[in-house]
Amino acid sequence: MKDKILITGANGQLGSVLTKKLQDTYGITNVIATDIKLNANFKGTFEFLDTTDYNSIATIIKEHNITEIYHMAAILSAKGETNPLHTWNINNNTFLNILEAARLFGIKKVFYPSSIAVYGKNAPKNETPQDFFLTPTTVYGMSKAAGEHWANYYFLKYNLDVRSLRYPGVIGYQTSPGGGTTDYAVDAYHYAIKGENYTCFLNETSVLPMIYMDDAIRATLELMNASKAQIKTRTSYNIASMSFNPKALEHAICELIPHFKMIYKPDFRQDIADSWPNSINDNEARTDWNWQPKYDLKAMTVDMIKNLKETYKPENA
Ligand code: AKB
Repeated sequence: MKDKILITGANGQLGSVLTKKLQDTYGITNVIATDIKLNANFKGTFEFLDTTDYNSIATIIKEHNITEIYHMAAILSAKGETNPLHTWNINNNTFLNILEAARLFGIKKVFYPSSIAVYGKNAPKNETPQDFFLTPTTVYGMSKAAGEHWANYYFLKYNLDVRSLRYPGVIGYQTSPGGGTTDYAVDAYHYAIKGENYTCFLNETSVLPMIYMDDAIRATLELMNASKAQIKTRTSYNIASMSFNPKALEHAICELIPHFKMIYKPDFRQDIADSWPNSINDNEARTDWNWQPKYDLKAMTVDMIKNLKETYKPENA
């Protein structure tokens, strides 16, 4: 039987790029993209799906003979703080619905995105080990930490093949993020291309782990395509790529757009950034399924600017 993939949150920052990659890999008719809102430019099979409703998930799984699920729907760190209980409901209860449906319908594999937000201030700032204990202070981090444990529980108890990555801040030209603390890095490129300065909501010295979209998507598919025997971590794998602060990003952009400037006006998101690691250790991913990032800050900046120049060309804007 052919793999039939269900992706939730398919219109999100990562979800939309991942949907396209899954369509290219498995065939456009084998990917069922779902979200609570429609993207008018979407090509392929799309269904409205509110993942807080278990029965709607079950219906789609049955109708489309789904074999794998990527559960990308979530509320990110900064937006999550504006309504903590709602964030918990969206991030956790939807994942429990997915896990339960996956178990009952014999789904072969489930992907669950976690985040560097699972760590708290107690964790070592640099090269944070994967298995360091988790004391997140945002509701988003708390929900992702709990989700990781649920993933592990369903694996241990029901042998459900759930796999997960802790993404650093994801930076890409294809889509805009919404509601994250690492979003400044994506926004800065857009302002630079438009010839405008950017007011950054973090201070210039805030180092955070980041990853280019291409690497993030490749890591996701490499994890999902690894053999079951290779997957030794059933909570979530750290994946590291690059770490930088806003000042370093400003310098990297200035190499290509010399007049660009960032102004620093930290807001409530500074506290969130201060609670996260500067860099994380990803030895387990490198050892178990040969993870290797390809992009550093310079290579990412070259690619971002090349692609965003296309996006902002008058005929494409
Ligand atoms: C956020 O900033 O909330 C996300 C993340 C690091 O998970 N990009």
